[in-house]
Amino acid sequence: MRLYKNPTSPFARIAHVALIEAGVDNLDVRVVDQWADPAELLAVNSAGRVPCLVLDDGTAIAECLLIAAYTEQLRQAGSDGAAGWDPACLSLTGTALGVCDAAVQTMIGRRILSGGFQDASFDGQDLGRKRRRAMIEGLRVVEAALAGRDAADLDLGLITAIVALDYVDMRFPAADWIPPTPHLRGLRDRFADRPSLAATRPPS
Ligand SMILES: N[C@@H](CCC(=O)N[C@@H](CS)C(=O)NCC(=O)O)C(=O)O
Repeated sequence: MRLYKNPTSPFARIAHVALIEAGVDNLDVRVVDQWADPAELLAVNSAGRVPCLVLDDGTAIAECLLIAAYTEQLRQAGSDGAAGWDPACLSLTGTALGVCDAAVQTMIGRRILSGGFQDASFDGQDLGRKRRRAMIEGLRVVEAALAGRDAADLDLGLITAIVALDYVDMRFPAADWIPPTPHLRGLRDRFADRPSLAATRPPS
């Protein structure tokens, strides 16, 4: 397994400590500068953030608590990872969380800069552009992961993906940069009447 990290990041440290505690040996630790957007990091995490854990089969899991959940299961299963979280579900969840976070941070950036949400000058700044790219690429990765999953269960990955799409649609209505996500939109429609999603849907 390979862990992308930066030594100052508390999130990356949580993931790294969890991996050590789980007894993962021969971990390939790659120190990267997440602010320089290295291609090898963007290739595994569309949000361009550390930490990101890449499993031996290439499945990439972002978000320290998802990595910690995965490693906890490794620890409990004596390293065969048999039970518990499906790595593909964790991977989808992490990518979709990256979309949520990039969208939320865009709104926070606007608010810091102008005191409100309407002035979008933040979006044109370096960090704003990185957040926009994270939303676009993250939605593309989510869409690719969901392609062919027509009979999907509403697992944590799909919940997070639907929540991310709803949030992007709410905050950036009809934005022309939002990539096409027919599978995700179809699954969102399919689960539209699910009480959990219906009761918590944001205002349109
Ligand atoms: N929610 C993420 C946060 C990860 C995060 O914000 N990492 C920082 C380093 S401390 C990063 O990569 N920042 C680059 C960026 O935000 O673009 C997690 O729990 O892993």
